[in-house]
Amino acid sequence: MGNIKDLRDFLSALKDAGQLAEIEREVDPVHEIGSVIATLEKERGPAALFRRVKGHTVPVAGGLLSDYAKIAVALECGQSDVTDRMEAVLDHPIAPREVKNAVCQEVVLTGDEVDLGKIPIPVHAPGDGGAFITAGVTVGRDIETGMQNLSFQRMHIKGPRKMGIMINEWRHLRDFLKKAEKKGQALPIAVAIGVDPVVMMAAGFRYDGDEAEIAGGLRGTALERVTCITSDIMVPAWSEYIIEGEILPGVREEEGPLAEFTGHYGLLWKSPVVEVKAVTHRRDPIWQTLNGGSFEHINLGNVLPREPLLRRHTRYVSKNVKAVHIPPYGSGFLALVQLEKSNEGEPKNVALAAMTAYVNIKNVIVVDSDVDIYNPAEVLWAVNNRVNPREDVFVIPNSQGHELDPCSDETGVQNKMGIDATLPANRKTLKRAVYPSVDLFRYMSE
Ligand SMILES: Cc1cc2nc3c(=O)[nH]c(=O)nc-3n(C[C@H](O)[C@H](O)[C@H](O)COP(=O)(O)O)c2cc1C
Ligand SMILES: [Mn+2]
Repeated sequence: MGNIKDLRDFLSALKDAGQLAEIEREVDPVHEIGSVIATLEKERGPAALFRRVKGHTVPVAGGLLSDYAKIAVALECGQSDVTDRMEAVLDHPIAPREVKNAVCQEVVLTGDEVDLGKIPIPVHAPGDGGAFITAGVTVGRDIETGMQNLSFQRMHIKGPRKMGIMINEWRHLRDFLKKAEKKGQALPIAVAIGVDPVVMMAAGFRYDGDEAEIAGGLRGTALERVTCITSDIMVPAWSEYIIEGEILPGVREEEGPLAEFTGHYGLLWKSPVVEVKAVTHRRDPIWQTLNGGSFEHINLGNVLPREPLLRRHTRYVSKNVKAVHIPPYGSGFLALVQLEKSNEGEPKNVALAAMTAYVNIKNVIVVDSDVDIYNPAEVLWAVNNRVNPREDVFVIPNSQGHELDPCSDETGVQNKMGIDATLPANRKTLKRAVYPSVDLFRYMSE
C-alpha cells in the first residue's frame, strides 16, 4: 500500500527526492509557465510548483511526470521497476471505493458562480489557440451500461462556462457520446485536476473496465471516489479541482490549435462542446498542468500504458523477445524490440505483432540483443549497419494509426513500416567490435 494519495503527497515526495523546484518569482500563465516547464524538461530538471501566478491566487504545478525519475517517485518504486509495475497491474486491478465526504468538494460553485477565467489555466505554447486544460482526467460514463471510464481529453477554454473537448478516434468516451447523441441526450462528464499521479497513469491506459481499477492496482489500495454535485458520476475524492459538465449533443465547434505530442501544432478541429455546470475544489487548491508537446504527455499516453501491451504482444509471437521500448522521442509512433532471433523470418513476425499492440505504433525497429534499445545512437547504428533496405524494410499500406500523425489522413489511416535491423544470418560470423571499458579514475587521478 502506498503513501501517496493525492497531488500534495506527490509534491512532497518529489521535494524529498530533490525533484521539485518551488518557484517564488511571479510567472505569467500566458506562455511563461509553458516555457519554464519546457525548459525544465529539456534540461532534465525538476518538476515545478509556481507559487505566484500573475492575476491569480492559486498556485500551479507542472511537468510532474516528465521523466522516469519522477515517475518512479510517483509509483514509489525504482526506475528499473516501472515497466514491470505497469504490466503487473493488468492482472491485479483493485476496485474503487465510495466515500460520502471528500476534500474535492470543500468549495462548491454552481451556475453563475462558475467562471473558468478565475482559474490559472495556462496558455502554454506561443501558437496555442488559447488556455487549455491539459492535465485533467475526464471521467465519463456509458449511459447504457453505467460503466465509468478515465481518459485524457484536452479542453479549450471558450467562455466562463464553456469548453471545447477533443475526442479522438478509438476512445471510449467517443463511444459514450455516440450513444448519447443517438438518443439526443447530453453526456454528463467530470474533469478531475490535481490527482494522485496513478490516476493520470491509469487514464492513459486502454482497458476494458473502469480505469479507476488500474489506479487502485498501481497504488495497491482502492481509489476513493465521491459522487458529483450535479450528476451521478464518481470522481477521485482527493482531487484538487473537479469540473462538472455536459457534452452537448450534436454540437461541434472549432477547437485548437494546441502544441501536440507529435511536436507539431495541431489544426483547428471541429470538436464537441462542454457546458460547465459546477466547479468544486479543495480549500487553497493547486492547479496542475502539462505541456501538450512534451515527453510528459508521451510518457503518460504512449510509453507507460503501451509498453506492457507491446511486451505481451511480441512475446506471444516469440519467446525470444528480450526487451521492448517505446521511446518518447518517437512520439509514441516508434516501437523498438530487442530479439535473440532463432530464424530469419522471426524479426518480421515480431515487428508485425508490435504494429498491432496499439494503434499509434507506426514504425517498428527490431534489433539484436547486443544493441541497447534505450540508446538512440545504438539503434541508429544498427539501422545503418544491419539493414539492407530491399530485404529488411517492409510497409503495410493503409492501416490504422493516429489522426494527429502528420502522415495520416483525418481518421488516422496511414502506412506502417517495419525494419529488421538484425544482422543477417549469412553475416553471423561478423563480431561486434567492443573495446573493454576501464575505470578511468585509475588513469586520471594521481
Ligand atoms: C496528456 C494527454 C493528453 C491527451 N489528450 C487527448 C485528447 O485531447 N483527446 C483524446 O481523445 N485523447 C487524448 N489523449 C489520449 C487518451 O487519453 C488515451 O489514449 C486514453 O487511454 C484513452 O482512454 P480510453 O481507452 O478509455 O478511451 C491524451 C493523452 C494524454 C496522456
Ligand atoms: Mn477506457
